[in-house]
Formats: sequence, structure tokens, C-alpha cells
Amino acid sequence: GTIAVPVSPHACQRRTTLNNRNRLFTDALNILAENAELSENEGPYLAFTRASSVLKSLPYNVTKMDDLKGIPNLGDHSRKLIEEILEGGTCNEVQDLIQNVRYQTLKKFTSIFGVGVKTADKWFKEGLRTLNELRASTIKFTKQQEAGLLYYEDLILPVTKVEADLIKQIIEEAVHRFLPSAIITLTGGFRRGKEYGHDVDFLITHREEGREEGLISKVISWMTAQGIILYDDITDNSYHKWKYKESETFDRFAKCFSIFKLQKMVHNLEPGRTCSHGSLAANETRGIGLAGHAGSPRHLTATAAKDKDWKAVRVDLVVAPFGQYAYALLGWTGSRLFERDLRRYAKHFGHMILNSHSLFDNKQNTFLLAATEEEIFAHLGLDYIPPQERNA
Ligand code: 8DG
Ligand code: MN
Ligand code: MN
Repeated sequence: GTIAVPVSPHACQRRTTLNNRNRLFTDALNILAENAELSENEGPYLAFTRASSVLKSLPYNVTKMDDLKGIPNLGDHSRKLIEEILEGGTCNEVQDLIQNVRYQTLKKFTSIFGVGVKTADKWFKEGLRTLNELRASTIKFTKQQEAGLLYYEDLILPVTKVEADLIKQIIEEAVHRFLPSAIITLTGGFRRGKEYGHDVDFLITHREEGREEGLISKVISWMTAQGIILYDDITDNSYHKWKYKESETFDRFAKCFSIFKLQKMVHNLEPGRTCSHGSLAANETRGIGLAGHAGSPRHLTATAAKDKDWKAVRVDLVVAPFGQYAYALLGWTGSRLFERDLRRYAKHFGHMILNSHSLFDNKQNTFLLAATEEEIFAHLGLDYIPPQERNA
């Protein structure tokens, strides 16, 4: 017979590739997780996210409840959902949710760059339901939200690996102008092997620590002058103000949340045909085209034109000093649950504090240096998990 290898309850102790054999269940669980997140129910959000994640890591298709024997992170609610899907192919709670107006509206609003759950909920409670209602309203948007609405139709399109590699070349050219031997690494989902992403994440460093200081504003200024940047929000490095013992989700690196204007390489779409995507929100504004400007006083519809030769793409740039590079790389590669469980594991099992800058050992009262991700896993007493297996 086969010897069952126990499945760890920690995502950072599992190997999760992109080959998800249980999509039917994980899609349903992700919808429940998303709904909990949109209702700011942190407990259920984590429970459904963990349940989904553990199923993603299984090397077999679940075909009967017996297949779930000994699998951690599956509560009663999640098990019931799996059972219902095994019996009838769908889950009533999920079917109801995807028809639910609040769920649909909050999902649409939070898909706008710069809009979080609290803001989306506020707009929903004010009776707003569509993007055009937002655009026509008297709401005072942040600069980020204005850009989010302006480039909405492009930003909800998946970014391809080909586009990510093209953006990498553009950034390399810009960065090397100011710092010739700077190292630029593709992080986030693309480093985990994904073919599509919602944005493109980059980490930049230089072997001579200190040389990276001030780089980001020079690079963004130059690219802005080249007409490549549609939006940028630069944050300076504030690590010096940080109490190192905090394990915050957000780091203190110099960074830029931006929107690139990516020139389309080939015009391979027939005239009048748009890229296919199933989003309601996209359909809602489609057809406005340039004429849409008349009905939208604040011109928040720049990407509605079908025949434009560029695409707006979200890009995150992060600059790390070389001594923190391995920690930054680990922190920016994700997935989000993998990161969360790494920090939780460090705290509870290693009495250590992990963040994207460092690892602090409470017992030895010292920072543990690392030049590679492998060394960080070793400090934590974990088997090394390569990026392609961090899709938790
Ligand atoms: P996607 O873009 O394809 O949707 O997937 P992703 O690449 O895994 O997600 P992401 O939202 O781009 O986040 C990439 C990693 O960056 C993720 O593990 C969390 C990490 N990260 C930080 N700080 C911040 C931050 O301030 N904002 C965001 N969005 N992500 C951050 O370490
Ligand atoms: Mn990303
Ligand atoms: Mn990102």
C-alpha cells in the first residue's frame, strides 16, 4: 500500500504548484473567502482561504469525502461545501452569492485601483452601483482612484508574461542609465511561474549598498519624460524610522506604485474586436469610446477607445539595499498566504520575527543575516520551497 505523507497546516511547509487539481472546490471556496473579505470578516476570510489553499496543494483530485481524511484546515463549513459540490456539482451558497448585488458591486468597486473595502462599502451604502454612477457623482476621488477609473478597462485585463518581460526591458534600460550594474528581478506571481498577473512586480538592488539610494525618483522622472508613465506614487525608504521588532504586512522600502503606458507591439486584433474578458464592469463602459467624454465631466474614461495603440499596466517597483535583498525577494514573491504563514511559522515555532527587511531571533536577541532565500528557509528550520511551489 501507499504511505500517506501528512499534509502540513502551514502553507510554507507545503509545495503548491500552479497545477491545481481541485479547482472546482477552490473556486467556490475563494468566492466565500472573497465575500468574507468584502464584509471585513477576517476569521472566515482566513478559514476559507486556508481551506482553498490546502486543496490546491493536494497531488490528487478529490472525488469523495474519504479523500479528505487527515487533511488540515478544513472546517465544517468548508467540508459541507465540498460535499455539496461532490454530490451536485455546485454549491447553493456560492450560487446565491454570485447573484448578490452587494457582492457584485463591492467586487466591482474594489477592482478599481486605489479602492479598498471600506470605500467600496461606503459607496454601496450611498446607493452607487456602477462605474458610470461613480464617474458622474460628486465624490472626491484620490489621485490613485482617478487613475483607477481613467484606466479601468485596461487595468482589469490580465497582464501577460510577454508584457511583463517587455516591461522588464524598459525598466532595465531606464535603471541602467543611472546605475549600470543594478540588478532588476521580476517578483510577485510571475516569479512563481504564472502566465498572467494583475500587475507586474519588480525588485531592484545594487551590490554596493547605498548606490540604490535616490534611484527610484530619477528612474520615474526619466520614464515620465519618455511618456511611459501614466501614474506614479513614490514612497521614500523609511526603514530608519522603524522599530525592527514589528512584523508589519507593509514594508518600508523605497517604492513606486505606477501605471505604465505600454505600446502594443503587434496590431493582431481585427478592427472592432476587443480583447475578450467576461467582466460585467468592462461591458458596462464598453461602447462609450471617445464620445463617452461628453457624458463624463471628469474624463475618467481614457481606456474606453477600442483602437488605441497602447495598454495601461499596473507596475510595482521596489528598491532594497543589498543586505536586505534576500528578505525583500522572499517578501515580494508571495503568494500572500505563503508570506503570512512564513511569518506565523517564524513567530510560533522559531520565536523569530520575519518581515521583508530582516529576520530577528528573539532567543539570541540578534538579526540573522541572509544572502539568499535558501538561507532564510534554513534559519527558520524549513525545507526550501522554490518560487514555483509557493502558489499557496
Ligand atoms: P497578481 O499580481 O498576479 O495578482 O499576484 P501577486 O503578484 O502574487 O500579487 P501582488 O498583489 O502583486 O503581491 C505580490 C507580493 O508583494 C505579495 O506577496 C505581497 C507583497 N507585498 C509587499 N508589500 C506590498 C504592498 O505594499 N502592496 C502589495 N500589493 N503587495 C505587497 O510585500
Ligand atoms: Mn503581482
Ligand atoms: Mn503588486
